[in-house]
Amino acid sequence: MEAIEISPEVAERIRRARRAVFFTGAGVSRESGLATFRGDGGLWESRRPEELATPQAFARHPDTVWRWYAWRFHQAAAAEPNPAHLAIASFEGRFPSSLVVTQNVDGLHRRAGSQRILELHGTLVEATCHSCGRRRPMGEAVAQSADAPPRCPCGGLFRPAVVWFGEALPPAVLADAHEEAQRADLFVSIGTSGVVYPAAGLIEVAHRAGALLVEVNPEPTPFSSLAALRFAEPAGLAVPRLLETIERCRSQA
Ligand code: BV8
Ligand code: ZN
Repeated sequence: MEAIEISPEVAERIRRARRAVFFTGAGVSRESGLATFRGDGGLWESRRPEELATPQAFARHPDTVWRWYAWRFHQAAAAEPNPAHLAIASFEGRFPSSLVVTQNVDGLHRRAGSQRILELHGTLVEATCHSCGRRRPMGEAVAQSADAPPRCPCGGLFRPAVVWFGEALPPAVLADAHEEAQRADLFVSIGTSGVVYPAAGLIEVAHRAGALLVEVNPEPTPFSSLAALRFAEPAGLAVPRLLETIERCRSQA
């Protein structure tokens, strides 16, 4: 892998870094074969998020919403972590403090071996009762009923345990993510268009608190101008190279 050109001051900041946060969006799972939301071939290309990823949509046509998430569940279950997920997971054991803060619900970071993960938008791997909050594995719920949301013993409908538009992010998870963004000295934003809040606001929080911001995204985002280092490449290629560079900077006395 050819070395990446970085300035002496960036190399020095990387060498001294102790707390890394990997902030990821749908782009990190693109090379695992999962569609992103926006951009070519995105999930929102032929559908509108309001039609599928909101409580109103679920109330209006629960079967359509359920079937769409059952399809996404099978897609995610059939996908494999890619070199970006794997590099981030391997880094966790080698760096003083490293954390994944993901907007993704596909469960691939965990399957890649990452242990320290904050899932801001919940998870597709579990279903939860829309009325009482009871949880069960999504695979079991989909196996029980593929075309319509199964009923909970309380009478409510099961739904994917994700955060829909207009729903609050889990308060404790968001508070932890906010604190970690403030304490990070290395904040790596990977595969996110940076348009969904409050998640995207974490990039600004980290930058304002003084973190070195690195962005991995083939396309520019609203945060590209804040990045000290930008890889305009697919994550599967760029993330292993970035982590090699970080290791190299840290090994220099
Ligand atoms: C809330 C889970 C309040 C479900 C998701 C106006 C202004 C500001 C905010 C708002 C507003 N109007 C409404 C809001 C609020 C809204 C919001 O931000 N809307 C946006 C669209 C304007 N936010 C909310 O509603 C949030 N809740 O605010 O609640 C509240 C408070 C208290 C009490 C009650 C309510 C909830 C947001 C969470 C919604 N749920 N997902 C599901 O997955 O189905 S969001 C959805 O978008 C996904 O989670 C996804 O992760 C997230 C962000 O998308 P990205 O991950 O960035 O994916 P995207 O496709 O956009 O981009 C992919 C990127 O990858 C691209 O840049 C591409 O270039 C790049 N890429 C492609 N290939 C590769 C690659 N990169 C690297 N390698 C590659 N190979
Ligand atoms: Zn229930």
